[in-house]
Amino acid sequence: MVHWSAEEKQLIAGVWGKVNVEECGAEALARLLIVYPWTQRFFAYFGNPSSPTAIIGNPKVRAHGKKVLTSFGEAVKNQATHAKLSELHCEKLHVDPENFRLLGDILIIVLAAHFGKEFTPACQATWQKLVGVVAHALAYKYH
Ligand code: HEG
Repeated sequence: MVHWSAEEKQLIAGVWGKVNVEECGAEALARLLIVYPWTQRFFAYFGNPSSPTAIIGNPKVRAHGKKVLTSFGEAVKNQATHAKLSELHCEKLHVDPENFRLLGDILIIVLAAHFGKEFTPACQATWQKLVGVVAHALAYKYH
């Protein structure tokens, strides 16, 4: 089990309490699909990903982005959630775990852009830990 100090929990909660999960989730997933286009192959059901504008405006991308970001929020509260998700991503979806790290990095960029100066270095470091923990938990079934 990963340990979260009171300060770390506070730094995460401070951002989490104000984050627009729908906006940031959609933006992070859209950026992943645009910047790392091989990730599009997992989402054939999203339909035509012809252009960045089409990806950003796609309601299915938005809905899934929200679902994924919501799941990040569970990571601190309930670390068991991700064991089940690891099974899904590994055994059913066969997503290369490197992609979890890429999405985590993109999420940090999106949060930093939304929060500006409020996203302090200490805050960033804690979120970096969080996305690392999530990526690690999702990759669990691969070892
Ligand atoms: Mg995954 C489904 C979370 C990265 C591809 N992902 C899901 C679901 C959640 C989730 C909560 C829904 C599970 C369910 O319906 O029971 N995903 C999640 C997290 C991360 C992540 C927290 C963090 C790194 N996912 C990820 C990446 C890819 C991917 C990087 C592909 C490049 N996820 C994926 C696909 C599905 C999910 C294809 C199934 C979508 C569907 O069937 O609607």
